[in-house]
Amino acid sequence: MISARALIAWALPALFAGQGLAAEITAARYTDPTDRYPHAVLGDGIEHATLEVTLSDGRRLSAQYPPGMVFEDTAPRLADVTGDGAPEVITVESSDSQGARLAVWGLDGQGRLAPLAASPFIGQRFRWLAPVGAADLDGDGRIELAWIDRPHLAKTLMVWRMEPAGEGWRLVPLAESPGLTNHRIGESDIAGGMRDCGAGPEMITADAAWRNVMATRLAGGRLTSRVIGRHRDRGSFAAAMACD
Ligand SMILES: [Ca+2]
Ligand SMILES: [Ca+2]
Repeated sequence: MISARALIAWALPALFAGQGLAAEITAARYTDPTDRYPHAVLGDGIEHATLEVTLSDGRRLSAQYPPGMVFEDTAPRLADVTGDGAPEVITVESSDSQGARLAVWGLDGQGRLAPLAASPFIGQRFRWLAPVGAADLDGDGRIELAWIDRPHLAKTLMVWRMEPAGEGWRLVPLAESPGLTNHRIGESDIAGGMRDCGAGPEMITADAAWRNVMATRLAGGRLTSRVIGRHRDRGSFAAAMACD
C-alpha cells in the first residue's frame, strides 16, 4: 500500500512541472556573423546566422540558419506575445530570394528553441521590415505585433495579431496604415517603438518624409495617427518614448 507521504513525493514534481516552473527565456542575441546576405541596409554587410537565447536556469539554446537565410536585424527583442507571462523573441529574418519576414521564436512543448509564428516573406530579395514592438494595442487581451513594411519604400505600418492555431500559434493581419516609417538606409538602429504614457499603448514612428514624429493607436480594428512633434534627430524619438 502506498503511503500518503510517498504519494505527495511522487505527485509534487509532476504538479510543479505543469505549473510554469519550467525555464524561461531571459536574454537573446544574434551570433555567427556572416556576409552572405550583402544588403547592408543596417550600415554594413554583416548579418547573423544564429539566434541564441539564455534561459532562467542558465542554459543556452541556439538555432542556426543554413545558407539561404539570415537574421537581418539590430537585436532580438524579448516580449510576451502569447500572454503566458514568459517572453518570446521577436526577430527579423531574411531569405536570399524572398526578403524579410517578422518571426517569433520561443520554447516549444519540449523546451526547444523553435519558431512559433512568422509573417509571410515580403517576397523579394533585399526587401526589409523594421519592428515597432509588441503590445495589447486595443485592450482586448490579445497581443499585437507591429512593424514597418519596407521602411524605405512602402513605408507602411503593419499590425498583426498572435492567435492560437492548433497546438501552436499563427500571425494574422489586423490593420495597416501607409505613410509611416522608422528607418533610413544605413542607420544601425530603428527609430521609435512602443510606448504607453498612461492612456494605452501607442506606436511611435516618423512620417514618411521624416518631418514629424507620429503616434499611432489601434482601436476598433482601425489605426489612427497624430503628429506629436517635429522630427529633428534620434533625440526627438527619445523624448517621445519617454513621454516628454
Ligand atoms: Ca509568452
Ligand atoms: Ca489586442
